[in-house]
Amino acid sequence: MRVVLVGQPNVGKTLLLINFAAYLGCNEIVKDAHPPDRLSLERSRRECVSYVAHKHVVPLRASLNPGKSTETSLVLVDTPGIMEGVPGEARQRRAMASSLEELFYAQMILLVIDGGLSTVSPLDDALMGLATRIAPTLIVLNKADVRRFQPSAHRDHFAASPVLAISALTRRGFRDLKQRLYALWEAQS
Ligand SMILES: Nc1nc2c(ncn2[C@@H]2O[C@H](COP(=O)(O)OP(=O)(O)O)[C@@H](O)[C@H]2O)c(=O)[nH]1
Ligand SMILES: [Mg+2]
Repeated sequence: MRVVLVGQPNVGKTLLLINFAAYLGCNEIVKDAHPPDRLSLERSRRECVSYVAHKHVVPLRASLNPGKSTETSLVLVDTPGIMEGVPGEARQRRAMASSLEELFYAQMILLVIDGGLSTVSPLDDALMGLATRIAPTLIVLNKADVRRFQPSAHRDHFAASPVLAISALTRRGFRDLKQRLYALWEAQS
């Protein structure tokens, strides 16, 4: 099953992919370059997590049970991120296009949002509308470790959907995320 992480740049998608994959027992991240590059968790944290939006422009993957069929393996797919408007740089436009393309092949979607934002952004609202038409979607409010974290606006706005408070940095909420992911996976198979 392909679980695709989408959201705006800098919300913590890449750190979540790496640390959650590690939590699930995966010890290698694949960078979907040509040819694909296999990175240790440490190297992928060092090279791919960044405050610079779209620094990392190729998708990353983490596969649990690699070698098994797609029905019995879980593949977490990171995306570079989606921004408001059309970015000026060609490389950023390609990054946005690849993020949208990955979304269309998702069997489950994690919409990652910076939980420090006190209002719901129109872009996240639009992404949620799109995601739920494609696959079951969980909203992941990340950065629950920061003092400005406030989940209420998102919880109220997305009342019909599960909204999980997590921290990709401290791994808070990973057990809940795993349980919900596996429950959805079982429901699909
Ligand atoms: N405090 C805190 N910082 C985080 C968390 N997740 C990501 N970050 C930081 O946010 C920045 C962007 O993270 P990144 O994973 O590259 O975001 P992406 O652009 O959505 O992939 C980096 O500096 C991360 O260290 C979190 O849960 N808590
Ligand atoms: Mg990233």
